[in-house]
Amino acid sequence: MTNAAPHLYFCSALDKAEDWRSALAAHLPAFKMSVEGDDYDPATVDVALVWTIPDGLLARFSDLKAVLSLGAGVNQIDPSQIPAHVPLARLVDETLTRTMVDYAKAVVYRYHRCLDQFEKASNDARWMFIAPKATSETFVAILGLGQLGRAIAFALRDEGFRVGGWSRSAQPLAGIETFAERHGLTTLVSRADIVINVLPLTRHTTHILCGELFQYFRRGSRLVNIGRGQHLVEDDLLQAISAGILSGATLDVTAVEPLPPSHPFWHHPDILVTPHVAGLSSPTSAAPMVAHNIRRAMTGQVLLNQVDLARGY
Ligand code: NDP
Ligand code: OXD
Repeated sequence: MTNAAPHLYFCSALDKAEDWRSALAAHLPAFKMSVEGDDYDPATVDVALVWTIPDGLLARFSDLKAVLSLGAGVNQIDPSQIPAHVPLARLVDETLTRTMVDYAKAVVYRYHRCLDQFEKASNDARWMFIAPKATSETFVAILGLGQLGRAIAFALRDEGFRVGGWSRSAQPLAGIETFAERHGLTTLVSRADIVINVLPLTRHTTHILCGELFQYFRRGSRLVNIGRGQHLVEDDLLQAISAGILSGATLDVTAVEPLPPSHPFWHHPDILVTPHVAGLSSPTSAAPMVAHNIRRAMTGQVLLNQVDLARGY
């Protein structure tokens, strides 16, 4: 137990230390934050706030009490860099959840109201009538029913879409058909018009979106990947679209980011790429939970949203 002001080490190429410093100041009466290049004593660092962990960084922090991820996903963090006794927590943030839900709704409506087809027709100056359908005529499958998948599933359910979801432990969710295990996955995708992947990247989910699974997809369905690029076997997607199994895909994440200009996804008429923007967290809205975890780390309590490193999420 300690009453000393916590010493945080901040490390991210994507997030601004100053934004986090001011957001946390509203919730922690006193703390010190160091970044690369500062003059500080590594033995006094209590908590690391990171997107990724540079090789060997944490080994210098002899009194480290917790690692807090700046991402909801933690696959970018190499667990072998974290000392065995130090817990890792991931980010849960209402702004991140809201932006993921907004993105999923926008993409689902784009397909549901055939805007992708109207965009093509419009480019060719072609008047093409397709009658609107009711939301209840479109079935959306969500792979991953965690913090984000559940919020997306409920939002789409509330819009009247038929929604099914797949997770490790098919928990009952009001108004959502839930599935587990491999046969649950193949059954679910075989019913869906739109499949949204929001799984964490683990050794069990890497390359889960592959030709073998696409065989079960409903003919003409669409894939939306907002999980991680490594969930998808990219060549298998191109083949599944050529074969007419899938009629399109929206990819917010790709195996290599930024996606190189020469990549075939950019110019594919049935693929929309967005630059990993589906969900964005905000230091202001995430700071209360992060500050709470810093206090918990300082008093030796179990962290909120603690990652099970053996499970990988
Ligand atoms: P959670 O940890 O809250 O949820 C993970 C879900 O995936 C759980 O439902 C879990 O099942 C399920 N799951 C995990 N492994 C398996 C498996 N092998 N088989 C079936 N189901 C599995 O994660 P979040 O919802 O917070 O985030 C999900 C992912 O979204 C992140 O890991 C990240 O990759 C991605 N993300 C992308 C962003 C973007 O901008 N594109 C932004 C933020 C996150 P169970 O419930 O049974 O444990
Ligand atoms: C995350 C992300 O995992 O932005 O938070 O991808």
